[in-house]
Amino acid sequence: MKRILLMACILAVLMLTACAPTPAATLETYDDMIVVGFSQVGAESDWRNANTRSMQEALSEQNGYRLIIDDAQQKQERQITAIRNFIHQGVDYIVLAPTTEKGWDTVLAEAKAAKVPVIIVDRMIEVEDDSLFTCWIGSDFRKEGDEAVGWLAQHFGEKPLRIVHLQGNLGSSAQLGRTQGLDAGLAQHPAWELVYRDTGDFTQAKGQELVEALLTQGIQFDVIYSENDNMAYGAIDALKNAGLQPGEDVTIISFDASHRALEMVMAGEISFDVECNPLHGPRVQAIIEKLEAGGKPPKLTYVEESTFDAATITREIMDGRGY
Ligand code: GYE
Repeated sequence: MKRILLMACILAVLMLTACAPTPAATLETYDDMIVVGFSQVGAESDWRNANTRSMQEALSEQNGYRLIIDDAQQKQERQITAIRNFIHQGVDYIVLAPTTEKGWDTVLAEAKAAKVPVIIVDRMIEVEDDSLFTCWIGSDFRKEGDEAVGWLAQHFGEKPLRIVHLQGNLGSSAQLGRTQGLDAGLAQHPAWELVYRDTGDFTQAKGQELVEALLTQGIQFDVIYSENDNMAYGAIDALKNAGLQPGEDVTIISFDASHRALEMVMAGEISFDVECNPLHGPRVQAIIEKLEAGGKPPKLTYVEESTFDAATITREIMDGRGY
């Protein structure tokens, strides 16, 4: 009986401890750390996941940061809510990887009023007043589009080309710049014909779905211009399932140049891949350090990027890449 009572007591104590409310992690707990709220677009692609990892690695507790990441699942409304939450929580910095370019004026004015600096990474924003953000770091997406078109022109010249265009999220800088590049190419090369254009939301599943639908409808094409690697993976699966050989029957142009895609460049399935570098973590860290030291980072910084095709890719290049 005594033993049963003892057991019951131990159990009761254990249950009470388990139910006791744990003190909510308040930001005061991190007084000695720099608190950063990062509003991330989502997890739609390999590029995006590499970007999230890079931020986590650079803005780590070891480096003196407390990083709060909010995944917006590709929805701007969610990003606006996340930014408001960050302001409310009293973070030291907000990092925003914006879904689309437009629609940030109000929420960024709120951040400014609360004196929270906002660093924009990756895609750009279009705001009335540039003082609503501290600085931006990312890629020149129009230049990326021009690179892709340059390769097509160099390889096909004025031969007739039927082009399928898989676009990224409409209204995002990555989509806008890469689309502008192609539009300029179409205007310059009358023999090129755009046979299909739609958004695949930068996802593999959507890329596959769109190309499957084209094949089912019997639409003929020579080139797929895919605005990111994941949509290209989906397109490649669709082609292979239909008995077509990517790289031979259809030329595939892609963007990001993530590791998996470069393997496909090596295998000849993707013909040309324009690099888009996602490793913004250390760059953001350097910006914050500069600001902390009272410095002024440049308003806009474009990252250096390169391009790959079968002639330029090597195993050494692939092994040395961080994404
Ligand atoms: O190309 C794509 C991702 O904004 C550069 O977003 C980024 C793009 C990237 O989903 O894979």
